[in-house]
Amino acid sequence: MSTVIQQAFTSMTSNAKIADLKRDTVTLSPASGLTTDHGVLVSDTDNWLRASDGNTIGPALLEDQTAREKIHRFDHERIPERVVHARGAGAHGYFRAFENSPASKYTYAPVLTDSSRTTPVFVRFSTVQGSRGSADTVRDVRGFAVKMYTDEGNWDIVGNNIPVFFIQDAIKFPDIIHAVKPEPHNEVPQGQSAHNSFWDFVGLQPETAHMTCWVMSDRAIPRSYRMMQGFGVNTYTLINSSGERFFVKFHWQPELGVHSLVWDEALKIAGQDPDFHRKDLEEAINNGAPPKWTLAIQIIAEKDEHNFEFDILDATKVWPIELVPLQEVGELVLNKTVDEYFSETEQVAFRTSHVVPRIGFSDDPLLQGRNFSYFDTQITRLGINWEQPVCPVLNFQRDRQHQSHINACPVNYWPNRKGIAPPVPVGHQDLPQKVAGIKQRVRSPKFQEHFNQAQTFVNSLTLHAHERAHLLLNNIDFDLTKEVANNVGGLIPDTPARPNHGKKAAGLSQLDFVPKQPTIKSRRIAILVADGFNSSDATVMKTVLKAGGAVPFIIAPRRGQITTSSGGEGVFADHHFEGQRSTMYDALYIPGGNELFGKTLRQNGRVVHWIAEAFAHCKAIAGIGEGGVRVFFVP
Ligand code: HDE
Repeated sequence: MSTVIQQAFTSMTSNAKIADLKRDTVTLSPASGLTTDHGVLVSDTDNWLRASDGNTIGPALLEDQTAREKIHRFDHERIPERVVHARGAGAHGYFRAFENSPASKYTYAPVLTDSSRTTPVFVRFSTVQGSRGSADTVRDVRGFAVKMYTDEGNWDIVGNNIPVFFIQDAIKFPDIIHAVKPEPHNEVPQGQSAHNSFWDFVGLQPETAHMTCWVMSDRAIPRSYRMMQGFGVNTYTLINSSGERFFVKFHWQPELGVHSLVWDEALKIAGQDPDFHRKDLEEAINNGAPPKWTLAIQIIAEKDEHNFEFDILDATKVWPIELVPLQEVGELVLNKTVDEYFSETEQVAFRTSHVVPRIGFSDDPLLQGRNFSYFDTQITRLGINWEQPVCPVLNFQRDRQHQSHINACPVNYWPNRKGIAPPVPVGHQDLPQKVAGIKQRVRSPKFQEHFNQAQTFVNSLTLHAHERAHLLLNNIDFDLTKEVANNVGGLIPDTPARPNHGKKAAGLSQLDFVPKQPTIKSRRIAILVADGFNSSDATVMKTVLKAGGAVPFIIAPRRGQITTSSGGEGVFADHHFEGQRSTMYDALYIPGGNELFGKTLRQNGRVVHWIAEAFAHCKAIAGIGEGGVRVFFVP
């Protein structure tokens, strides 16, 4: 990068959190010598100290502090992976409220209302089931965890790309996760959510019906993290300056619309490029196409809590947008990739209990359990002393390992005669609420209804998704049940377990979320060339694609210089045919060329397969003259 571009890029992507991280970022000059952890220069990192008389070489000596340190640091490099959402990718960015954000009616949390503020953000996307080394494109829910470094403290919206959850009560979380994770006897399958123990569990636990339909739909195989919605799922609360409380749900709407892979692509990419989504995020940001989302809220006034046929605190239900419209309050932009995966993306930790003043919790039993679980699991994974808000932190929590802050303060208790750190009335607090009841393990009556919204979801899909739990399915849709039972060789029922109410709703099909303006921005386009290609056909197309914000790649029978039909130097191929697959691209273009060019392509099995496969995956394919696709298949 030129210095000017580098400077422009740095100023564009800098924010209070990046500046904070910069203080801890070590950039070594390549010439500085290797040192031990205690800072002593190392003269040899390749040969362990040995006892040798010049002819024979004896044992390795324990004395070699450099060698021992190198090995012992390596031996302890790993930390436990997350018990769920182990595989992820993250990026930095910012959030800004829109001018006249409608949120100001419901809260006076400045992060949502003050459009002059830029709040630094870190987002981590993840899969749920697989371990850290699993593939990106597996059928699974995707995590969408957002950390906002607000001036009032860190606020985390720890969400998913699906608006509902499998279970209603946090006490069932270990069961659903054990059922979906690899099976205990053989640790199979990796990264896949649809397998025997999963079907066993969801078949027996009807509250999972709604989310299971979502997971078996295209939502579970997104084209990109950048093309997914995000949902806070749980019901939170907001408090406004008149002391009124509102229930709220958070939604992230992607600028690029919601798009998915087709199942065949997802399967193939899992082997061909297991890091597909991780690389896609990095590539888009580095190519100047920072992904963007609009934050929208749904609001229900406290007095209306019981006016719905479902319980608004039930995380297995959506709030239909016809009943509770989306209100757009601000924009999230991710514009900086991480400098070190482990330090930033692996060590970041989110908690639903991280809220800031004027944003609070509800009695949603899933949320209440989550508020306990995140900190608890992070003690195992990270220990403590790692939270790093950009606003000042002042309290009397002390000690334990890895304390890097020096608290130059003579007291560590409250009250103290020096008046240090008194609790302040403007600090975080909820409105007073009456809480009374009989201690018992119960769920509200509306929590007992599990199929209405699952039916609406299935009815609202344009295409039937495949492979659903037919046990449950017969409570949702009879025709679909028969189709699935037939395909998987199961029992075909004679009658529906309950009639389909036939209702559809907006905002459930992902086709409801196409970009406001059709765009090829950040799409990967393969341009297939070989010696003898027509240079202007290729370069004109490449220029036009780049101007539209797409990312074109030249692919050829070898990586290197490819000559043109007029014998000119032509282009430098980014990739070799064999190193790539059509699945890794959104569209395909073949320029014209001379006879040699046409022959090279037609006789190359990989190229013929590329075109057939891209066609089968419904991708845009264009060709000119010898590159005309017809030439490949019509004798
Ligand atoms: Fe989580 N979840 N979860 N979850 N979750 C974790 O916390 C948990 C739930 C979600 O990128 C864990 O730090 C319980 C819903 C994301 O670091 C753990 C329940 C939603 C991430 C945990 C739920 C999520 C996690 C594991 C049921 C969507 C990854 C590691 C009551 C709204 C965050 C960690 C990251 C991670 C518990 C349900 C999203 C074990 C008990 C619903 C995106 O604490």
